[in-house]
Amino acid sequence: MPIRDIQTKPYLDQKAGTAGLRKKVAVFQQPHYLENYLQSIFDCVPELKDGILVIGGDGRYHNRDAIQTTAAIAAANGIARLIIGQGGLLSTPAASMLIRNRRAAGGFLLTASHNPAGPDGDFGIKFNVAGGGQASESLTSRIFEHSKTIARYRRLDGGTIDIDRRGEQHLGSTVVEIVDCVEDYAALMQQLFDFERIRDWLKRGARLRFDAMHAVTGPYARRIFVEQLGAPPDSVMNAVPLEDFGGGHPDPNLIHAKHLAELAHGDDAPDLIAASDGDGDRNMILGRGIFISPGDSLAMLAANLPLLPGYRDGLRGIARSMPTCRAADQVAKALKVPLHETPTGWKFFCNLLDAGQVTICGEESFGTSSSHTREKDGLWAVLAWANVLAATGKSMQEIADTHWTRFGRHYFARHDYEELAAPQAEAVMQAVAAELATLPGRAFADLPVTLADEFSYRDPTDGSIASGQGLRIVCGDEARVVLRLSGTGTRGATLRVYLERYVREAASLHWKTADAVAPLAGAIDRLARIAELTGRRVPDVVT
Ligand code: VG1
Ligand code: CO
Repeated sequence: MPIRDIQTKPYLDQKAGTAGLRKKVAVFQQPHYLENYLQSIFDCVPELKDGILVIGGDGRYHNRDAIQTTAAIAAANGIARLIIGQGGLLSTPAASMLIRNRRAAGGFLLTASHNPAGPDGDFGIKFNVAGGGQASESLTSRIFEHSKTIARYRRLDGGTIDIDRRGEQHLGSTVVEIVDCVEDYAALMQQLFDFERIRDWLKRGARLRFDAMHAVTGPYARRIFVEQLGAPPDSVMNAVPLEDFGGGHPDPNLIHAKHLAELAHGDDAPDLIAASDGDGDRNMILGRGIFISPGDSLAMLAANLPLLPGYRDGLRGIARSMPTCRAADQVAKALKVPLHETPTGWKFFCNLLDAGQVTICGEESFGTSSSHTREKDGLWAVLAWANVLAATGKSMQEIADTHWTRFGRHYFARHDYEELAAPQAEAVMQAVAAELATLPGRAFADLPVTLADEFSYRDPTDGSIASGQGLRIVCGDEARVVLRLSGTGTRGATLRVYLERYVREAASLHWKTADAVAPLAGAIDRLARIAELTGRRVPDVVT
């Protein structure tokens, strides 16, 4: 099969955001668009040549075509072996884990995560490096700069691969291996968790309900929960991955998975209710009568982790993204382990994990994971909770109550203003930035401000600096408000306002979250002039 050099013109918009390059499907379908981006990566990362590459996606529209293109470009660029999930499927955490297990030089994850799919929806591609983590900020910028000058790409002509047939095939001189997308991942989960105990717990009548939202986790959940742990088949809902995710929005939160909150508060609620997103890296956790916020989930799992077989030796450290509530900080303090605060985006955890400084990490955006992979991992979190419930014999509510009584409770809400005109979103950020220096010492929602700044992060392992990572207004341990602009949207700008309030008294542990953070929401509305500058009186999404 001939390798051809094809002339091309650069696109100027191939800048990856918080989690890869994410655009409308129509953008990815432009001539040479995906090809240019892939070639930019091969040109910038010569280590890929002669190496192993993992490819998989979340099953959304355009996935199968994009896999053929990716394979043809990879083969032309001298990749020795491609490992591809059967049917083109690999969850993000499973792909990251395969890169690690198979000592691959990198991987392409074809996903736009929880963004809607279908011909009018979004598509995306993430490049992960050896070790399984997302490409660093500096590598991502180099790739972007290169993509602006690219003049040719290489492609293997003529061959296609059968992505549904397991086993080895050839594409030119590249070996293509189609693998079961679940097998290695499920084997790792069995090492980390006490499957025997979870099986017993289910046998004794505990009930689980998992919603795969017609996205990538369906096959994983069926194999693990139903076949391996013996849960009844109806424990897994919407288990068949569909190209348009069934028209739904696989973003597991109280808005897009409201039916699960209703189930949790209904008469016949299961013990553990959970969901994951399009590419399987997010998780939402609920129990009978209770929703566990992601920041709480991180803290509660951290506190209970040594109960689980894979973590018997205890924790080396905990990491959370800056906007994530500080519940985990209290656990780190009690366990006397370091707490790392990183910018938003999983890539910042990877160096800490590689350096062995962190065992568990999480983000407020429904992401939790551990040192077993280099991405957030939705099913990992669900299994971890199942194992904690099985090992303690307690209900979710009992675990939460015990936790809050010991550590205090962090109420947390995120207000998103979506599809703003970029200048409006910038104006809000500037309005706050202009006031930052005057805030310390002044009252904010009746609390004294102790710190107000723009967050920047120095990576302790490689010294790299990430600046401009969000504005924060801190009132001691009591409260905090953070503002930042999203880096994953594909339309306009999204302003995110994060509200956190910390209480310790027994009488304050069971408030409604919206009530607990209302004074902070009012104060930041006034300071940032959100209504005046954007014309929006209320946020589009509250999670
Ligand atoms: C959002 C979340 C961030 C998460 C990222 C990718 O980014 O806030 O915490 O890491 O999505 O998640 P942003 O820049 O829009 O706030 V996923 O599930 O797309 O891989
Ligand atoms: Co995701």
